[in-house]
Amino acid sequence: MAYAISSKEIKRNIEEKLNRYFGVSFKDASKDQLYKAVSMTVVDILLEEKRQFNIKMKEQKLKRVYYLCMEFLVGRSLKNNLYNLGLVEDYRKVLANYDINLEDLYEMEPDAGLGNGGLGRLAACFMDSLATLNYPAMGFSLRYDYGLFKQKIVDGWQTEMPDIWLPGGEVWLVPRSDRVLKVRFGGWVTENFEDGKLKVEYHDDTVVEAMPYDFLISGADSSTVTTLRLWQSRSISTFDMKSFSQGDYAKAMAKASEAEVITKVLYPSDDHSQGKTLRLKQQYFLVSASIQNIVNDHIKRYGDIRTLPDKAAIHINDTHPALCIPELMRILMDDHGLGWDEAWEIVNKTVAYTNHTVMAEALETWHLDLVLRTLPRIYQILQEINKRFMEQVWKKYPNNWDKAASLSLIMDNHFRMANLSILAGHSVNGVSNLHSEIIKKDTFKDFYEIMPEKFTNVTNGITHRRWVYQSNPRLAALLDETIGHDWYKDASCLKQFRKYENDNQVLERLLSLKEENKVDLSNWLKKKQNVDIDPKTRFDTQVKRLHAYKRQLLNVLKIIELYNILVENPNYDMTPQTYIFGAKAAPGYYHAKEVIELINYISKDISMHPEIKKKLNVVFIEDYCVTSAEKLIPASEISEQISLAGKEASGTSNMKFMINGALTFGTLDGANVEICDAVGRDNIYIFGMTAKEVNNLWRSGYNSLQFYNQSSSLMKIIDRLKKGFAGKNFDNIVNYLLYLGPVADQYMCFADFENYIHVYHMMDNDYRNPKEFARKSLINISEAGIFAGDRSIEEYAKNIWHLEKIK
Ligand code: 26Q
Repeated sequence: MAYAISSKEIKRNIEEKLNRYFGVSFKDASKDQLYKAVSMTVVDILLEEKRQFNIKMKEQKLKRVYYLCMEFLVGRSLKNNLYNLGLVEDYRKVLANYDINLEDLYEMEPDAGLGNGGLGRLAACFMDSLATLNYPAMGFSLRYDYGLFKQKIVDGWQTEMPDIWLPGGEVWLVPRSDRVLKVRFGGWVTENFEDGKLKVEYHDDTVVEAMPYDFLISGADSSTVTTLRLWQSRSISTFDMKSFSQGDYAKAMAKASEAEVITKVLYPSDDHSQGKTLRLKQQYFLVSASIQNIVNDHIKRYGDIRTLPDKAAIHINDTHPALCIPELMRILMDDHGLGWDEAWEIVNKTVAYTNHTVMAEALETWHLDLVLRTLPRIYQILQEINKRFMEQVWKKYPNNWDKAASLSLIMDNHFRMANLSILAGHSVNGVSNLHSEIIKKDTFKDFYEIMPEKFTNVTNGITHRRWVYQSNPRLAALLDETIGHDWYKDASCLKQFRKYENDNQVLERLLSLKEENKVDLSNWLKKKQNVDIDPKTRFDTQVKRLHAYKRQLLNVLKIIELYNILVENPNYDMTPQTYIFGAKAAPGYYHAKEVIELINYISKDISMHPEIKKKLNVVFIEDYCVTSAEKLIPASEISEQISLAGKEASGTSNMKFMINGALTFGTLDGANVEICDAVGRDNIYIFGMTAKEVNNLWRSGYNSLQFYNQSSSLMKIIDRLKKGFAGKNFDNIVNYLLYLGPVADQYMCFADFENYIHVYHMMDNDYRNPKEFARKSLINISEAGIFAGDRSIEEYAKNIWHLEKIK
């Protein structure tokens, strides 16, 4: 059901914004002014819906989930909101009267890139589902001035530029100066008992103001609007007048800068926790402001803090917001006078945690000294939590130092945030079946042994409305024509599409719409990067953060193998194919940057050899982001999901590709396993070791040379890397693969190489029969319904948060 508004009103609203904010009329307005004015009218609609929603919430007094996450990778909002409000055509018509193309205005919007990758995009997809399904929810994060860096490739090398999203992005933020809060850092604390009550006093601490900005998120055809509240850090004493008068201008500004830097920029690394003070401050700033906000609202609505667990579920997305545990303890005890046990029970019933990684270097820890210096009261509480827990552990496992060491919240003078989150919350979930099993049996097996009831799985999901309906309108139209429109709100209806698996007409349509999407992508890439790709070639895509475990390098090895074959035999009968890469590397991750360089140099080399390029092309998409994903995924035919089994917690692009009809070429890792179960082995290309085989091989000792010495292909590939591409050799990568340098290839590319090539040839063979391939593609689309974010959210709501829908 569309939001009720007439064309006349839409027109008047836009005119009013243009006039008020820019002093121009429709005719004189620039595209940028139009984008902003149009967006402001949409925000007004959302505010009105929000007002109605608040009235309902007040009447119904329902439990609400608060989703805490350091990242929300929202992307663009204008198009999304117009779709969700059902107003695309109305706005299009109004603008067309002035010869303004709505699509052009979409392009004026910068991405809100407030996230690194999967975890941040998952949070954004979940907000869409929460609003669409009418669950009471609120998200909390930070209003970074700069989101994830912009990637520029200079002579093949990644360089990072600041992501300046706020001019243009700020139209979506509603400032809430009425809800400002204070967050304390540093100093020292004293504890005194006055009249038998604990009184905690702070000394020499620094107080920073948390200013909220609300990002309103519409649901599809629902009147629920979910608020994503983003905190900005501000100094209280903005200006040191005394220093200024004495001419020390830098000092006059110093305090203010120290506070403001907290939300200046998103940390661009998603591979390991580096223990930086500023990151700790960011995390505490988020949780302190958010928990105060939650508690204040609860007291205002219900008067009694003891009922918090009945009305609030606090979800921590990975351990990044885990400090909300000691922070809630602090507020319950110090501000509301509760005793330890009572406070602990409330925390336990309220908090739930999702784990997104099993890789040791990515599990967060914080040095005790750093926590003590930065957050002295939180430090005390964390020590007390651990002390009490260790007493229990010791009782259960007397003199068992191994158990104590593996369960303790403290290890090598560091707090372990995952241990804290598992212990304190009532639920721990992984993000795919395989990942959740690994957590129980391996990563956290000692916790699973003593508290098995906490462990569960919720496989990730994506908002199919954004990732198909909005970004692939041709496929959406075909689905509407064949199975009707119900799939839009209920993705399980996609199963009905399977009826058409032998319908030649539908298969033809699928093939032709894919081809049109490929043409669109080629044109877009030409315009954006001045790169030519041939839409008549097969589009084989790997887009994700660059990380060794995701094995972009394995894909590259395959490409070099094909290159070598073509050099040896230029007449080799090869399906013309284009390999598309998009990936950002953490700025300090040198090896990942070398892989990006290698891809770019192979691409350059191929451009110098037109005969090869006709059959084998490679492109690197600069600055991969949500908006480019929306163009790439609908045009792709093969989706590369080739991480070393056991390492990728879930993957979510695998789901986006699948639902857009691309076939997965992948290992049995993360959600690939469930994709495989859903479509059947004939409709997916699975290769490589299982997670179990990976463990066995690693334990028995992986020797890359063993694989190398038995494979003439690998030898030629290594020779080629030494010889180089476009005049540049890649000795570091050779050393990495062969374990001749300081770092071994822990992700064992060579071990899976032979099978990768074998399965590649099977896939290539199938591709030569377009009908058969289209049928497989149709089956993938039909079976993708279970990977809708709506399904994930229903599971969280029922099994973890215990929510009811708003009526
Ligand atoms: C930690 C400490 C300090 C600075 C940064 C970080 C940090 C930031 C982001 C650590 C990790 C991340 C992001 C992780 C991530 O995106 N994980 C992915 O989550 C997806 C959603 O569940 C999964 O599908 C992917 O498998 C997983 O890799």
